[in-house]
Amino acid sequence: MTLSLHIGNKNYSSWSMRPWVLLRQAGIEFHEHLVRFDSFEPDSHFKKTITAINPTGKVPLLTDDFMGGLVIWDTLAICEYLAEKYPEKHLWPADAAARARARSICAEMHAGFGALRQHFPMNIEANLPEIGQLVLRDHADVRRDVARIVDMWTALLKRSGGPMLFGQFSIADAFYAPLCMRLTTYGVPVPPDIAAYVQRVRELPGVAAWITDALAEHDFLPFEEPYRLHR
Ligand SMILES: N[C@@H](CCC(=O)N[C@@H](CS)C(=O)NCC(=O)O)C(=O)O
Repeated sequence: MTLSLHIGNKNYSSWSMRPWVLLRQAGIEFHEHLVRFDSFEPDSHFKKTITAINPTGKVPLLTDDFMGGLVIWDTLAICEYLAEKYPEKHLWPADAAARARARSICAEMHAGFGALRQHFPMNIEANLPEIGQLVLRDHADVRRDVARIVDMWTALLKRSGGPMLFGQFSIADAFYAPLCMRLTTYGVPVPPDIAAYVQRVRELPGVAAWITDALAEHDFLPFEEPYRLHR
């Protein structure tokens, strides 16, 4: 096997989830190396392990042994690389306009939604609808992020006819899968069409497998937990 993916805790690591789900859902074989988030301090096991391979010290990172040990350390770059390496998997939409839209929303996720990401950190096993209500009540920027996602998904599902954002599963759905986890954890109210899309994403075999692993971790990391004192 030539591809290896280093990831963090499945319950918490939203960036790790994206390429893992993409690989799994596309049926591409890879080695998984889960490096537990003991801490992000320079002397932590996590940082020492990851910086030995990737100077940014972050996950996910993909290595390809067939390419002389190539290391790719950014989620969008990993997804682009996989789309080029496996054209038969159609990881981006086939239509050029749809592909441009898919790239736009992935870039938007990659660079944006700061308020939502800050106040609704991914925590798959947690069930925090009361926190969700308070955050939505107090943070207009989070409400704006949620409204933008609802508008984006509504328009894309209408245009493609579903079941995924661009019809068939693509990198775009993998990119927004952690958002689906967050909407569930924090009980964010969304229109029925959006709730149905979230449910379809959760039921994708690649996403369901990630959720199962996340729930089996039983690992409580206080620095990833702004809202809970224990599990
Ligand atoms: N831009 C990077 C972001 C990766 C990232 O922030 N990963 C987090 C885990 S979800 C991480 O490794 N954090 C360690 C740190 O901040 O020191 C990407 O797209 O892959």
